[in-house]
Amino acid sequence: MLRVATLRVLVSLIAAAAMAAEASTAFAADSAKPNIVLLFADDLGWGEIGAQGNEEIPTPHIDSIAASGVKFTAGYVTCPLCSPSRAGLMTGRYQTRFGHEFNEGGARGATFGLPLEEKTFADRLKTAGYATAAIGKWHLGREPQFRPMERGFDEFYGTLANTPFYHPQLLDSRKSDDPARVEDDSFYTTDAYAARAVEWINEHKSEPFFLYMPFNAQHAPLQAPKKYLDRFPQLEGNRKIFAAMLSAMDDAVGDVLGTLDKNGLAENTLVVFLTDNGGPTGSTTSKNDPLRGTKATTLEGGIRVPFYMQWKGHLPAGKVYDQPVISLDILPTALAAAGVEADADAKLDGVNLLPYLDGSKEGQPHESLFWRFGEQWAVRHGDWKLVASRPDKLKPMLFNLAEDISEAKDLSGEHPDKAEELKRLWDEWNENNVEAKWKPEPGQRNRRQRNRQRGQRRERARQAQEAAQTPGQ
Ligand SMILES: [Ca+2]
Repeated sequence: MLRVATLRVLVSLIAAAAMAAEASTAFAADSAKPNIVLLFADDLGWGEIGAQGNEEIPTPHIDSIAASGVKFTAGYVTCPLCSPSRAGLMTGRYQTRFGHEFNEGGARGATFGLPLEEKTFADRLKTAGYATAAIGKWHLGREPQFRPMERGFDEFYGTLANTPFYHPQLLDSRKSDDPARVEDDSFYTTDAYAARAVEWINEHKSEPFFLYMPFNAQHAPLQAPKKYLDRFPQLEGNRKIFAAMLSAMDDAVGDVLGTLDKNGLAENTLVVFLTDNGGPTGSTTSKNDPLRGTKATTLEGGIRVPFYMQWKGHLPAGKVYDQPVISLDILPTALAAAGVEADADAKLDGVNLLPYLDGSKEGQPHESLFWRFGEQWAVRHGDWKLVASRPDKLKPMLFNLAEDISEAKDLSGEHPDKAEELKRLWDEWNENNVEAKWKPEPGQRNRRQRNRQRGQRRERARQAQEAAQTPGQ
């Protein structure tokens, strides 16, 4: 670890020198640089937020982002799975451009991780003088060279991969370069992440900052403290735990927004909320209604997500924006808000959304959006979508999403020319993709599913035992 630590000191020194060189010109503009807060849920279904129409689980704080800013009704992520979706978000580039097409699968050791030649969101904002922190689930590589502290973040507090909510292998970069198991029984990831985020914002309130907060909620295993479970006496089983987890995440979002308000930063902070992929309804109950498909499919239920953005005093409040946008757009939007120009060879696939949202630019940010996830793929062009997805045996199907958001009626027979046009667009886009750097092992999916189910059974038994033993916690 010593070598990594030494390297980090060197990198910090170089970055500090570069920033000092820029400071004479940039200092005057610093006060105008808004903070960026990126709240990223995990496996949260399209239909589970109050602002999406859910009346079963109150989410007043997440809803407030939509109410104080913009709600995107056609907001997408770049992949229906955790790690590739993060790779797109963190780089502003389709992850298939650089081979980050799958989760780690069979990749071991140094093979798996966001390719080092890619610059991250944090790299770019750090160079612009921002304080940077990642708090939550990383899932872009475990090996030292792939960890957040080497990818532009001053500080990391969270887990390197998927995690239980209790007793996680936590990495707190204030204490160590390596993760260690949390022994404290009362530690719950979502609450702990909220506490660290509040602390970190308070420490950095006088300088521009970038807070990236990738929650492990609502990913399995389903686990929640009694105080949140007690909010849902009318619910049972997995649904009750799911609701409690979401309520905890909403409280955490409320803590972050409240800290911005308390410090008078609300009008100087761009806040974005979205999730990394759609709900895996079968395993966690996370619903995507009325969308069809789930996590791990290129149907709308896998890739179209709740997506909100607020920047009080700069973006209109309560705006509903219907043109298709994608997680790739968040980085260019944040850079534009910060007055930072990406370098000429950045090859970002995203678009700065600000002029579309404040009304200064007409039209749509993207003519087409594309997905490639192994054998599954999709293209959206205007209201049309051509998709080949696993549950439909990879048969290309054509849908008009303006009339059929549930992808119920395949129009490829009626409109073969449209299907061909979209396939041509996808083929052109795909020419600039590369082969996946690692691939899932055959049979791994079934094994994972079995492990997950076993874990859920064990967790339910533990929860039941805990609830019986600790009344009135
Ligand atoms: Ca996920």
